[in-house]
Amino acid sequence: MNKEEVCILIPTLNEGKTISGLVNEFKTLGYRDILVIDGHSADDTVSNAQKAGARVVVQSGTGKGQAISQAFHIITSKYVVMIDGDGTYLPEEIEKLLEPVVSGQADHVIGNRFANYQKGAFTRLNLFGNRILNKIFGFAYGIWLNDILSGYRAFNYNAIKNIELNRTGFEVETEITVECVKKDLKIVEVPITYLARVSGAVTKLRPIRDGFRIASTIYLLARTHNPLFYFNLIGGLLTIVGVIVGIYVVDEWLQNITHVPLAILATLLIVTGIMMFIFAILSDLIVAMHRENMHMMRKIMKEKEKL
Ligand SMILES: Nc1nc2c(ncn2[C@@H]2O[C@H](COP(=O)(O)OP(=O)(O)OP(=O)(O)O)[C@@H](O)[C@H]2O)c(=O)[nH]1
Ligand SMILES: [Mg+2]
Repeated sequence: MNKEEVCILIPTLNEGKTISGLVNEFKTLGYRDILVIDGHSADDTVSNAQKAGARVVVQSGTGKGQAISQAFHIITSKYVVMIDGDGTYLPEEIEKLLEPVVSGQADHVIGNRFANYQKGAFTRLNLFGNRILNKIFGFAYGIWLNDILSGYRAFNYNAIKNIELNRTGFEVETEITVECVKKDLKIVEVPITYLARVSGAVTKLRPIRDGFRIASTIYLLARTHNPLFYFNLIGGLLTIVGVIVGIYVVDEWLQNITHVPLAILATLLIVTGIMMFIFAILSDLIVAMHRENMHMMRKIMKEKEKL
């Protein structure tokens, strides 16, 4: 692999303390194409990055997601390595991430932070939240990964041109992973080291709010990939609530107390729940057929490229 073919992509928002060191380390390792996409930092991130020799683009909107999406449109390199600008990942581990994409084993590589993390790198809440979100992802997409939210990742050109990003904030890592699953891109995880933030550098992540956003993104995006999961979950919830209300109504009725409105509510909940199960089966059929068509289309495109 030629290091000129690799673009290092660093999203930053107020990372003035760490950005120069990060850019310099990549330069020392021989990578010259370094793109910093900045989210209108109020500190000296932009000037520090420029002084260190990176190309800096200030994003047109806000949020890490919008920044990555904009960067994917600009980049034309054969390989891309994305890394957070907060100095929590090790530049010297870049080869581990690049190896599977360069060898053609993967279209997208995720650096798994749980393989080796420094004390204090994760708060207890973050550790717990990450574990739960990876499990929800597994249930929704049938692919069991360890670290879907990692900020150290590698891509080939095919991946960055096929991944379509619509979420603007910290849901971006989730959306990247979901897009790879949906577009049949091969994902490989490699173990990496995860360090604690340097003192004074503040996180932009709000664990509870962003955690819920990420969970809802995993769920909402599953509609067109795994409708059985999507609709059965709603159906299951409605049916359970309906049955609980129903049990109460019957119990009261046995004691000669009649609840007409509650009885209607219980029936409606159960009927709607059953309807959701039917939607699930129908949508699954549609998705399965769509997947077959897309599979065929990709095959034809590949054949066409060969000609
Ligand atoms: N361009 C851009 N970058 C952002 C934005 N928000 C965060 N970032 C950068 O994205 C990277 C990840 O953000 P962090 O705050 O470290 O979030 P995190 O790594 O998920 O969370 P921690 O575990 O707390 O570090 C950092 O380099 C941030 O500077 C944004 O709105 N725009
Ligand atoms: Mg971070």
